Amino acid sequence: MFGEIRRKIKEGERLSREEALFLFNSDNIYELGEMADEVSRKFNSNRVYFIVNRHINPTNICVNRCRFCAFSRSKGQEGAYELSIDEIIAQLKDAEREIGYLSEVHIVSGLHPDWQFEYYLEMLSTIKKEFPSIGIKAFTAVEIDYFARKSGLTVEQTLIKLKEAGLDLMPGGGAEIFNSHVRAKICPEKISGERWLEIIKTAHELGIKTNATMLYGHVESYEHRVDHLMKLRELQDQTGGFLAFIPLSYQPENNEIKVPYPSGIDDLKTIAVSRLVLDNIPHIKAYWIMLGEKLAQLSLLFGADCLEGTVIEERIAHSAGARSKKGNTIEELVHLIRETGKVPAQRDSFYNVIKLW
Ligand code: V47
Repeated sequence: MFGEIRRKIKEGERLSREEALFLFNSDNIYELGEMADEVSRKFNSNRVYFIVNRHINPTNICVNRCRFCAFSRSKGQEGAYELSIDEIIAQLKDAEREIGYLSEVHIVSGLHPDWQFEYYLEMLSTIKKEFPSIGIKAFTAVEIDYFARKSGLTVEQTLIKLKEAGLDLMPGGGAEIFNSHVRAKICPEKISGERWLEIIKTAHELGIKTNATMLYGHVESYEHRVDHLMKLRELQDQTGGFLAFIPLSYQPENNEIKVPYPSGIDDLKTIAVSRLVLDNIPHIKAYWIMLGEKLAQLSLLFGADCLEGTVIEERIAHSAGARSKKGNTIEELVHLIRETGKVPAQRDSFYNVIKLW
């Protein structure tokens, strides 16, 4: 089947479900990487993107208990925290002072039992007022669903209010694996895969770009991964609203799903197959926080074209045993990219190039 897949990739034809599955089951990692790199170059030439950003997690207090999550806490539990808007602004000012400027803030939070929707709106509008040129990438589809249920608004009304308050785009978290049997095992209280897709579709229809993720390496099978990719490809055909796809490599510490870390081969394979299957999503992100810096660098030769960014302070993956640093400097990201022979492209939230290094 490899010969036929190679022909299809050369001629820009779409891979089938069976072909995607065949690639996941293949051990021919070099050929897989070579094909994925060819596709990556078609989309992005020899560029690899990164952004100067800061991740902020306003609270870890969450009403859900996802079994893979080591970040969430109950109210009053040891380690539970809540950031005020002033504290968030102070963190952004510190980052700006340290680096000189910031291009984006990435905000993902727990589902707090008491915070009102207005708090999130004020958070966004205050950030926009203080930092008018920073892109705000905030709130997963899971949080949007929660805001809508708490406020009694429709998803559309919720998103419109967030957009008016300063939301520029949305991160891709909460997708996990769409299959309902897998979800029942790993995140029984979380919204369904269908609901995730429906909320993202609404966002796209309102002109809000989003990312998409897939959490892999826990209890799912290759079939589940392929189905997940197919659903994203289908939605992207309809809306064109996805900017980047980010495979999230499972981190197995301090949580309830006890399996080994995904292997380096599995990480590279997942990046490469994603690049080959998602022929309509322009960017594949190698999230160095979960892959580790060195494997993330290698994955740039296996189909990935983006290294996320400086991040500064990552909490979700590090609660679960991520072995990477919590943040990185521009110089280090540039170094990692240059050593692959590709060109470091510093970008804004929408992949416009700010500077080629
Ligand atoms: O939704 C939680 C995942 C996500 C673990 O869109 C875990 O640019 C691995 O979505 N092991 C949040 N993953 C992070 C996220 C993200 C990160 C970077 C960039 C973007 C983007 C989005 O983290 C959650 C969940 O799927 N997660 N626990 C864990 N133990």
